[in-house]
Amino acid sequence: MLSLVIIAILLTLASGKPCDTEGSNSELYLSLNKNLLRSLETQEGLPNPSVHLALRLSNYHNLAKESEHLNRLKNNLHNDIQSSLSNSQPIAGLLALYTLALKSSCYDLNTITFTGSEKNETLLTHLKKQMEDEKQHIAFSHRPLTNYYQYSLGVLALCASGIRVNNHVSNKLIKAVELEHFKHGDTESIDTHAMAGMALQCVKDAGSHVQNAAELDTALSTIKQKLLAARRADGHIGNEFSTGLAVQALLAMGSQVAECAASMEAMRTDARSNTYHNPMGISQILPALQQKSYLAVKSKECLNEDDTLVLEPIDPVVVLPSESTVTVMVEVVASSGTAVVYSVDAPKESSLLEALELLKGKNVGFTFEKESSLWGPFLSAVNGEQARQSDRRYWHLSSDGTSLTQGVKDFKIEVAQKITIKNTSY
Ligand code: B12
Repeated sequence: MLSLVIIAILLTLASGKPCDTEGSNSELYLSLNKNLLRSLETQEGLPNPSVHLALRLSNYHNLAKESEHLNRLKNNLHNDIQSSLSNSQPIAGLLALYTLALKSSCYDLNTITFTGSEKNETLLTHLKKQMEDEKQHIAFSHRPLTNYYQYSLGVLALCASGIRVNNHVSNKLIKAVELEHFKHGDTESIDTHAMAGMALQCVKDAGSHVQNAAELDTALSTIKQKLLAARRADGHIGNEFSTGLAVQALLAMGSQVAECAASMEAMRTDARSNTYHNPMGISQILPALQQKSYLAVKSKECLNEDDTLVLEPIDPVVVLPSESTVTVMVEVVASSGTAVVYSVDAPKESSLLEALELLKGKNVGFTFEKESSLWGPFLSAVNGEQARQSDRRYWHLSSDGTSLTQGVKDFKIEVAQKITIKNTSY
């Protein structure tokens, strides 16, 4: 009898543990979910397949808004992908995210086609072809045309759609794990390890990778070790923005929810302090907080779904530019190594992008260009010099010597500092 009482007490305690999805945390998850839904209306540019995927994997839905967004993906994103394909651009990652988004809405993938060089071919055929091109490129130059994050997304999307992934394609990913090729700039990429973990776990579950089963298992355990070793004292795995994908991967690879409790708590603390204001950030953490991974797409049935998510109108908040300004030194280090330093006074709390725009307006010789991406504006050219993916170069951002963990639009200027923008190879 006593043991029954003890078990009952333990169960009650366990249901209140930090990994619990319901209860005290459900308010927070609902508000993240609503912010994601709201972003569909406010986001400029193309509809975001990663946001769609997270909305579809959530426990709560607004089916009308989700289906409206699905239509926008099938029109606007579809047209954008068609033009990239016509220009022979490597877009494995975007094709994969589009596939996962459609699959998460239980949409018949065989009805989605793009015009290739001669004929119409399905989305999955195009993705398979892009993965073959990526694989060839790895064979010749030891790196994908895009990056290993997108290569992993491609493997995951094919596998989650029930397509048998060519052994040679998955072997290249297994080899890259072994050779420690997953980098973000010059540091180890936790995001890429996480995405590769989900992709390879899907391949393992499909049971098709029989020839190199042992290598596949070794790669999976190496990834798991990397993710666990990247856990910080505050619970993050890598940084605030890789923790969601890392938790998703650990869950997909069979970790118990309790093992991720500290990381989940770290993300909840971040979410409460508004770290995830970029919809991309929310889209990668929400599935993890709801104890799911992108692998769930594979078995998604879209039956009897909740339809209770409603958006209350919110009073528009007018943010007036701060009266006080801070001095920002902007150092530009060109590929030749030449450095130029500028100075600009920017309103406190303005974004780095706003500060750079002010600096450009001063006509002191500083110019810049940006490209849009799912994460927002990516700095692509400074003072007339491009830093391109095709040349394996990018403009690296740092503040007083510390690498920024956000881009120009999200990073806020709070104190006087020196921003360094350096043309870097990777
Ligand atoms: C690969 C990668 C890079 C590569 C991209 C080129 C390549 N090899 O393909 C390189 C090394 C250049 C890079 C640079 C940076 N990155 Co990066 N990157 C990634 C990664 C691992 C995958 C992106 C991807 O391919 N997505 C799939 C495709 C389909 O989506 P996409 O939007 O079309 O992809 C493009 C953009 O994401 C863009 N991009 C890459 N990084 C960043 C960062 C920002 C802020 C923006 C706006 C765009 C952008 O490049 C992609 C390829 O063209 C993500 C991880 C993640 N969780 O998403 C981090 C990630 C997006 N990067 C991040 C950061 C912080 C940066 C830098 C700001 C680092 C720095 N201190 O300089 C710079 C960008 C500076 C600039 N010039 O504006 C953060 C963003 C977090 C946030 N809240 O904004 C992430 C989430 C990693 C992390 N966990 O910290 N990155």
